[in-house]
Amino acid sequence: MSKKTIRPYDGPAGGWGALRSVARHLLEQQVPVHGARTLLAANQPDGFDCPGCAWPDRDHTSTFEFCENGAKAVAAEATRHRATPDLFARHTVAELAQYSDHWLENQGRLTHPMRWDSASDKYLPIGWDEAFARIGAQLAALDSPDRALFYTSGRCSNEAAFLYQLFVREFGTNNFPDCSNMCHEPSGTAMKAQLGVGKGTVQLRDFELADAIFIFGQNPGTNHPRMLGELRRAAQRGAAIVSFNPLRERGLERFADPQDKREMLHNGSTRISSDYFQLRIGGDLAAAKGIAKRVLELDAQAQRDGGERRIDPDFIAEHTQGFEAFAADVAAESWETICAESGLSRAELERAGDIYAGAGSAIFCWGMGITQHKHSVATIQMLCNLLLMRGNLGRPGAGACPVRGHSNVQGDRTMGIYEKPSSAFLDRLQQVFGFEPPRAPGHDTVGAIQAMLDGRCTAFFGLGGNFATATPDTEATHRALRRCELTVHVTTKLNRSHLVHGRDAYILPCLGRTEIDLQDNGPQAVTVEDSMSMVHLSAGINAPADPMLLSEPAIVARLAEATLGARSKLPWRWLVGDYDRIRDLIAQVFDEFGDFNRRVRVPGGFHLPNAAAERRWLNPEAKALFKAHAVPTDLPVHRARAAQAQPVFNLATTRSHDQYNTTIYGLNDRYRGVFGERRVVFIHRDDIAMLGLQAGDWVDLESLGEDGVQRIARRFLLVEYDIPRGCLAAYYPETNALVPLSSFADEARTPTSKSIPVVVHPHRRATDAGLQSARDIGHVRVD
Ligand SMILES: Nc1nc2c(c(=O)[nH]1)N[C@H]1C(S)=C(S)[C@@H](COP(=O)(O)OP(=O)(O)OC[C@H]3O[C@@H](n4cnc5c(=O)[nH]c(N)nc54)[C@H](O)[C@@H]3O)O[C@H]1N2
Ligand SMILES: Nc1nc2c(c(=O)[nH]1)N[C@H]1C(S)=C(S)[C@@H](COP(=O)(O)OP(=O)(O)OC[C@H]3O[C@@H](n4cnc5c(=O)[nH]c(N)nc54)[C@H](O)[C@@H]3O)O[C@H]1N2
Ligand SMILES: [Mo]
Repeated sequence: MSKKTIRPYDGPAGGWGALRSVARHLLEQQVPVHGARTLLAANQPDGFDCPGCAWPDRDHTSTFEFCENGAKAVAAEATRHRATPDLFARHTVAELAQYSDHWLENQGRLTHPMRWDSASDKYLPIGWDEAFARIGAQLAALDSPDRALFYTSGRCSNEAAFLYQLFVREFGTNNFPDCSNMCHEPSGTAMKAQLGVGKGTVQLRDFELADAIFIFGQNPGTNHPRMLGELRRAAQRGAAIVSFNPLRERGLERFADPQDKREMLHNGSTRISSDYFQLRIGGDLAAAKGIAKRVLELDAQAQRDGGERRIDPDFIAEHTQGFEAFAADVAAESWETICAESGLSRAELERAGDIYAGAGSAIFCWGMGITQHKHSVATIQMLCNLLLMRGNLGRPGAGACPVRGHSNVQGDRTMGIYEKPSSAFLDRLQQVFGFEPPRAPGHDTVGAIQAMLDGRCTAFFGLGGNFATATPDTEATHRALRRCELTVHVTTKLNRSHLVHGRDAYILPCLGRTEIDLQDNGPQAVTVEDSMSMVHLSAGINAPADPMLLSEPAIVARLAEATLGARSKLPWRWLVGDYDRIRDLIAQVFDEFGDFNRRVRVPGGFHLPNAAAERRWLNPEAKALFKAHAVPTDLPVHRARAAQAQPVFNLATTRSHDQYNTTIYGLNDRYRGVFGERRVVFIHRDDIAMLGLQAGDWVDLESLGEDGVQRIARRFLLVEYDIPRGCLAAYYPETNALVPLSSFADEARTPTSKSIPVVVHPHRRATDAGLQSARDIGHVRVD
């Protein structure tokens, strides 16, 4: 393990550091010699889809694209380490729970289905048949199917997701909490109402044509490293790249492409952002409104001078509704409020407005820095208002680009993993499969936790992911899971969700995407949909981590058989004998998947149609809508500041460079200069002084929820950082305990993980009870 050091990093993103880091991770995971071959097969036509992020492949039919964090994701799956029944024989669950998330995952790939034994507090091996029979019987015995929750994480394939939603709906519930509820839910909610389509409208080629690319609340150098290649090319041809981020993120500043020999050998790098606006956490709606205000002012000026218009009146007239009300609302918003809430000066916002008004075509990208706030839906609609003003939708080089997280999170939603399915979709299921699907909306992630807490739901089934750790309000979530009668996790590696379990608990180990999936008709490929709606095949090339492992579709099929029995007319096992059969069913349910099996075999796959990108508006108004939104001035953080005498900070929880969500690869965050430690909090130098503290001091963070519950996360190292005053950043999931369950986005119900009002105390050792509870939620490192 690396030594703890804080040392500012002044190199570019990428470069030799990225290559070194990959080499180290391959070594640590003892990826077999053919590891290099495994890496070369990522995102290749006959290889597997990278299990990292959802950024599309530049050219799925050709060359290898190097990606440091993609390589880490592959290494984590292709690891030689194994978490066999021996591991569980050596430790009780209570003992395992003492270890950190990093340690748990590092035990390696799970090899055997396990069932918790209450007498010994140990997981013991169980045969597949018995596991399915027991789980199926318990589900079937529930007094209502709505007592069960079926979680999905976004790594699961289209085929697995489709079968899963089919099984669960035939079983009788829409209880589909998923990781999207914590992620890009607000993007879907905002865009669907405004543009009629809940997905991004751009394709990769638009990045080659855009005059300006605006990036809000995203850290591509870490979370979508291949996006840097696109940004680098855009920067090199002179496009403006405009970043809005409270933190200075190295990947948004400079990048050395490890595949560019010249850049590497000369230690060169390319500047990414032409302009970098360090706004305040949660200040994006205000900033976007400032840009809109400037564009409208420039347009008024142009009209007076007879110059070129700065908005697109033809597009607005033909395609939109609500422009006048929107323009009036923007004109009425004062610069004073806009500047105070965004934390940017009028000159900065005018500069951003000038770039936007002067760009022939523009793309707006956004990530979690936008979606995880109370006002995230309104903020996204404000970004889309900006696009609409200048007709930047449905033409080359322009559009909306919510940058998704998990590699198939978008596909899972397309396949019907959604707690609020449309009646048209349910009608179709009924027509094709002949059963009556449930019509009542189900629970989302926050609703699922609440329902377990108050006993309405008693069974939790997770297809991938790490629910106990990824969700907000760690203590409440753990209490919720522990109340369950049954918890089941389909998973590749050991994680905390398996240790925070119900009265009867199972771990079902599955194949990963890098592995050969052998079924009756031979090796199978699955399909995935990336962030830009490209659907393509993915086939593993490695031998399974253990012969015992089943594929996710096979697990779902066998669970369906065991639960539904003769009630279901579907030939579940036959379906998974050849995934073409599943794809034929998908084609029957979704028109845009017509002729699926043939089209997906065309190298590179196919693109799903996007009506908004064709300027067809599928919302009830049949127009793109301008949505007026006031700059919020009464958020929880405003209220906390008004109520407290001591300084209140706004805390954003983000990812380090060495993690994939709750999977911790290592303890370094190279670009932010943090090594060997994850319990850090980034803070402005003057704020450290104001608190009477010093960089390197240990502090406790107490969040100021509005529900009267005290939430404290202890022992964080103060790290001086280039971040606006009053703002803090720390890593997820160590800080999830601070996010109140009741604090979520309006309309979309996404936990507000990027705006938690907190106060900072000098670190105090917790009482024994406090320490124990910190251990329970993985907050104390003992490795
Ligand atoms: N290697 C790696 N890749 C990943 C993941 C991973 O964990 N590791 N996770 C995957 C998943 S599921 C997702 S959703 C994506 C997440 O990818 P990102 O969206 O990049 O997620 P985060 O790191 O949480 O935060 C992004 C940025 O938001 C900024 N930010 C915080 N608050 C605000 C704000 O109020 N306004 C603005 N403008 N910016 C703000 C932070 O400084 C940070 O730079 O990445 C995916 N890819
Ligand atoms: N505070 C805070 N909380 C957040 C966020 C934040 O920014 N801040 N981000 C949110 C976001 S954007 C998301 S998407 C969620 C993520 O929530 P999840 O998707 O639930 O979490 P992950 O950490 O991605 O899941 C990792 C686990 O997935 C399992 N796994 C890996 N590969 C496979 C596979 O191929 N099959 C199966 N069955 N299992 C597999 C492994 O066991 C691993 O432990 O967290 C959210 N929570
Ligand atoms: Mo995500």
